[in-house]
Formats: sequence, structure tokens, C-alpha cells
Amino acid sequence: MLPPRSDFPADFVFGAATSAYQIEGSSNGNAGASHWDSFAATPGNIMDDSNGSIACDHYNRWPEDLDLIRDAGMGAYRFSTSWARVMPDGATPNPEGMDFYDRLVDGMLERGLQPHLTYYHWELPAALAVKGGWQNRDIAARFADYCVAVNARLGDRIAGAATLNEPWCIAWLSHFLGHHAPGLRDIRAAGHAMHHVLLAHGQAMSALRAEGAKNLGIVLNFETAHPADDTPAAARTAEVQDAIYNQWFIRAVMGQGYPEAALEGLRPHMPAGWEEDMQAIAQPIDWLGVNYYTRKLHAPGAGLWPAARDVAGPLPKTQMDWEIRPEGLTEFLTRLKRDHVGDLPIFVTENGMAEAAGPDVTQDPTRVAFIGDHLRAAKAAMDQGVNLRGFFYWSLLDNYEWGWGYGPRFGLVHVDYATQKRTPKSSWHAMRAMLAG
Ligand code: IFM
Repeated sequence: MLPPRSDFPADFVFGAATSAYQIEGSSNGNAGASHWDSFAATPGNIMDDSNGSIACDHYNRWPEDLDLIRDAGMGAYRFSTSWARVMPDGATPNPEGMDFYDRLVDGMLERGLQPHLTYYHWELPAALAVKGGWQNRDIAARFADYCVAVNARLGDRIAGAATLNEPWCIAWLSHFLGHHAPGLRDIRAAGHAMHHVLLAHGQAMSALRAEGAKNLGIVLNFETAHPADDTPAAARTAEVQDAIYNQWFIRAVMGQGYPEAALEGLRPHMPAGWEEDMQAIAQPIDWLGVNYYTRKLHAPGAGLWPAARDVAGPLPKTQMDWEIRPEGLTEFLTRLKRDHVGDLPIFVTENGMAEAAGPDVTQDPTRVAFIGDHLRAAKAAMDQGVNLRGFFYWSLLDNYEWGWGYGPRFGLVHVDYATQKRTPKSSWHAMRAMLAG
């Protein structure tokens, strides 16, 4: 059961989110190769050996997809531009790629949808990846140039823009844990990427401001880090994980410096002179995007820093075994207000769950309950004074779930990947009923 629309202010934004590589089909329209194409082509990286070359064929089917958002009664669409589509070699604009996003934004406006742009949701051009990608300091200037080029084409029509989606995934998950492109497990690579991703954010913010771009922010992901038991060692392990995941990025962006509990392991592996970049990183933002899904239980592991291992928790789980814990959303929103952003506008830019399709693909009762519980958790934070302005469900469509391939289904709308047929699920109907008020 979803809460009534009237629980939220009239100008509260309800929308759905997607990202380019996960839905467009990277083989469409002369996009350049990205590091996700090569990561997916490497044996053992993707559970079902799939890639994003076709995905949901959104490149060709976008009018139908935008209709689905409008027909659900939503007012906004959070989408991303693909760097590799817009600049196949990482630097030279591709008119065909720019034209696609131009049509897409016009299509949103024609349907009364606010376009909420994310500049980077992970498809780094392969040409930049081979030069070291996020390990190479030069990426910051390249990223700023890319943002300026996209802004020059779309900036007059978008409602707001985020530089990056989930820098924890871009840096830590991809360079330390090895689960995402480029698939590295190297602490020095991670230390460099953890810093350069933020430098890229800061330089892009400055460059976009110089162009007169408005309503700029960043989207960070937060995951509750609890100790697996009540020993001091487990508490310490969770504290380090919390620093890496939940504090590193927001503290740097807000000018609060990197957390010591993460620096203690990363300091020797940071790029030379990183301290001098902290001011360039801490550019004022107009809003913060919060992605929230789950919590993890952390226990001390054997071996080297950060010597942690995850322990399965007792709560109900999604198709990906992620614990469902709505109160974590209230906790993060109130914590962000208290410790980092004060009254800055916040959007929940992603929240959702993977639920396997049953014999009747339209039935997703667990997702309906999930959305209702998380909307109530968001409202609870607002009741405690959090300046929350909107909620975007992840995701509009079932899509390519990165290393998990096409198995997990996050969509309000089912996608039959063989036929590309879209079928709204009961969660889509529940959202529509709620928004119809
Ligand atoms: O699918 C991803 C998305 O690309 C980024 N945030 C989390 C989602 C679910 O894993």
C-alpha cells in the first residue's frame, strides 16, 4: 500500500530513474566503445555473460518509455547521457549522439516531464580508460569538457543536473573490489580513483557554473554499515566501512575533508598533492541526490586493511539478497541534514528493489510494499525537518544490472528482452493510483 499523494507537498517531485548503458543499447547510433563493453566481454565478469549492446533498445523505443512515465502520473525523469555516445573518443563531439539526447529532452518536455540529467553513470569511453581512466588526473579536465559540451546542447531545457552517479561505485567498487569496470583490485588504483572522481566533480562544477548552468548537484549512494555482532572489533570494522562508503564523498563535497578512518588505509596510496585539491572539490552544490537501497553487516576479516567481511543479515531480502530496511532511509536523510548539508535540498534519486518475475509478470507485490515503506520513511525524515524535494524510483524498466546481467528485475515495467515488449507491473499501477490522488 502506498501512502496518499497528499502526504507530500504539492511541488514534491515524483519520477523514475534509468541510466544510459543499462537501457539504451550501446550498439545503437555510433556510440564509441566504453570500458563497460570491454569489461562485459571479459570472461567471468558478468553473471550471465551479457552486455549492454541491446539492453532495452531505449535508443529506438524512447517515445514509448517516456509515455510510460507520463502515464504513471509522474512529473520527472532522471536519465543520464553516455559520455561514449556523445564523445566516442572521449573528446570529440558526435553529432548523432548529441541529437539523440536533444530529441529525448524535447520528448520529456512535450510530455510535461522535468528532465533531470546525470552526466556520468559509468560508461567511460574506452579511449580514456586505456589512458588510466579514473586513475589518471587528466580525467578531471576531460570530464569537465564533456559536461560543458553536453550543457551547451541541453542546458537550456533541463531542470537540474548531477555531475556523477555514485562515486563509491566508480572508484571503490570498480578499483578496489573489482566488481565493476575496469575490474581492478588494487589499493593504489582505488586511492587515486577515490580522489580523481571528486576532483572531476569539482572541476565540472566550476566549468558548468562558468557557463551559467543552474541547479547542479551530485548523486551519492549510502548504505547502512552495521557491526555484525557487539564486539569492539566488529564496531571498528563497520566504522571503517561507513567512512569509506558514507562519509568519504559527502565530506569532501561539503568541504569537511576526508574521514580519518578511511585515510588511515588509503593515505599511502593517494595521488601526490591531493590535499591541495580539496578546495577545488568543495564547490557549492544546489542539491544533493541520495541513492539508498540496503544495509550490510560487517565483521572483522583476516588480513590487510580494511580487513572486513560481510555477514548475511536476518531481514527479508530482495532478489539480489539485499536486506530490506526502510528505516535506513530516514536515518540517512536525517544524518545528512545533521552532519553535512543542513537545509540544502535533497532528492532521493534512487530507491528500489529487484524482484524476480513470477508466472504472471505483472504481479510484484513485494515491490509495492517496498515502495510504500520507503515513501513513508522519506516522509518521516521530512517530518523531522529534512528538506526533501523529490523521489525517483529505480528503475522505470527492468534493465541491465551491471555485473549481475539481466537477471535482477528492478522495473516498474517488465521488459521481455526477446521481444522488447513493455508490460506495466502492479507497482506501476500503484504509483499511478497514488499520483492520481
Ligand atoms: O542499477 C543500479 C544503478 O545503476 C545505480 N544504483 C544502484 C542500481 C541497483 O543496483
